[in-house]
Amino acid sequence: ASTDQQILEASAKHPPAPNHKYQYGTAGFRMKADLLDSVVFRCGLIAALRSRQLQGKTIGVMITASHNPPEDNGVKLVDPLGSMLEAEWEELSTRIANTNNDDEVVSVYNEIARLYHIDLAVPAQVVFARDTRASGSRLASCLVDGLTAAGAEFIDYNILTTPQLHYMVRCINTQGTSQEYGEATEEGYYTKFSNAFKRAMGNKTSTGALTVDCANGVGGPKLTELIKYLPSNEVLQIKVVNDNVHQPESLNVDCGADYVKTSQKAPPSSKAGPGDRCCSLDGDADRVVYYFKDESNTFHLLDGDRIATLAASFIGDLCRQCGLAEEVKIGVVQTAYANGSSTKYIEQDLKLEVKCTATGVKHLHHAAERLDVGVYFEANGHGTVIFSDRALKKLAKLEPKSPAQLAALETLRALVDLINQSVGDALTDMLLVEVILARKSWGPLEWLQTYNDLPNRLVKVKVHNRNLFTTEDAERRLVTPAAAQKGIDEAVKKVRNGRSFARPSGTEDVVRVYAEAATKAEADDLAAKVSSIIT
Ligand code: 16G
Ligand code: ZN
Repeated sequence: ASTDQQILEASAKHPPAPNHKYQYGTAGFRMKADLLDSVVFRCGLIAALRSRQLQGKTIGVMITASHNPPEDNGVKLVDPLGSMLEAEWEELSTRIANTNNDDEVVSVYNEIARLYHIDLAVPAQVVFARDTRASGSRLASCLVDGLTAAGAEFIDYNILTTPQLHYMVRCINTQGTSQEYGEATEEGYYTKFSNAFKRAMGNKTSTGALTVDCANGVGGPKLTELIKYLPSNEVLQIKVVNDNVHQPESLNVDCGADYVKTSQKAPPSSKAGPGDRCCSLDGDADRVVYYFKDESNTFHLLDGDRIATLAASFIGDLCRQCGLAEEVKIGVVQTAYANGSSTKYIEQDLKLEVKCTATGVKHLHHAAERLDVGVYFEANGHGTVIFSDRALKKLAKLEPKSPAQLAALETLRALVDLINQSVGDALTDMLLVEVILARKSWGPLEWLQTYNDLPNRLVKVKVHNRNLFTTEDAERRLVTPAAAQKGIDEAVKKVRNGRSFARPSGTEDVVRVYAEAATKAEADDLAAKVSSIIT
């Protein structure tokens, strides 16, 4: 049968949910898993087209809903270098997802091919994986139907973390080039990052065990696997907790990075004592936050801002020790949610440039690509560090003039390999933090003491129509509704060290209000005031 006929027949097996409006959002399509069959099937068609448009480069498809509840799922596409799908293709995905009948699916498919001059005879290559959700294998078979109907060749990696899938995509597409990234297997992933970890640690060891809460998601089994490749317990001891993937209904429930960040407390199941270093991953292991409790049992969160400042300061020191401070410009990319104290610390103490972008990994990643060394993290723990070709060339060419320079250079080169360049990766970000703390002989308390966070408050506000809210200046200011921003400005002026903004969520039907101020009471008041202004 012709491809058109095959798509038509396969599409008939994956009807869309009636009257549902689908949208490729900040992190792909995400919703209750039982609404997703048609979307995932059609994403298979889109992935095949995108691959053909890029002359058969490999495209990735990840089936996950990250930190969402167990009954949700989602799908997102990965571009050839392991980055997020290009914005134009997000729109094409949205369009085909909202197509109402099978004939139209075929015609949109062919229309995209015409529009982008896509040669449908080019072999399409797609790889995919899923997290541990119960709905994952059903959705993977919907995807296979789409890929098969479109005549794509594919590899099913089964269960992987989101960053592992991004890694596979980048490895496959750089094979045999000067930018070769690694071997496109799970073993290749563990080998690459564990070797880089050993080099980066040098002869240092970390003090005390690290407890890792895996959100009862895919991070659990994958971390357990990674540990087999890492040095012995004397160098780094990792305790894996909340790694029960045999009860998918426990995913992200009372544990995981989102729980810890949002509720500002450790998972209730935590047995960590004072000073114990802990971290939590989210459901697909692309986010990580650290925390500990002090001698008086007070909880302290070390979030994405803290990881960014730690990494930027360490890499900055190494560049200086290598004599590269003038030549390699390090910058930090944040969002409006970054604590004001972290921004001030980076600018005034570390003397590095700070850029602010809209929320969502792709925005930060693009801004970081414009820097020699771009450190980017969202406060919620998404992020990584990327090195430009220019910076990599400098590092490759540099001839150290002293043993100290050589040592710094070797560490820096090891960090380049340790940090997942394709996307933020909780497992490798965690190893990065462990290297830096070990090298500085720091515990979580020393890390916390680099600066004091301003008290802050984040609230969700239910509004009649969140589309009426538009922003400017990296979501820090409201353009509409008219006059709202003026009200916010006045409220901010009334508290000490005040800062506040309201932005429409990209993932939920709410407006989020963030406020920070010199004291907790002032931050709470400010958040309440701003919430009332916008409702
Ligand atoms: C998505 C984004 C995350 C962002 C969040 C904001 C990716 C992979 N994920 O989960 O980075 O922080 O949306 O959600 O980009 P919000 O718009 O509802 O506040
Ligand atoms: Zn995630």
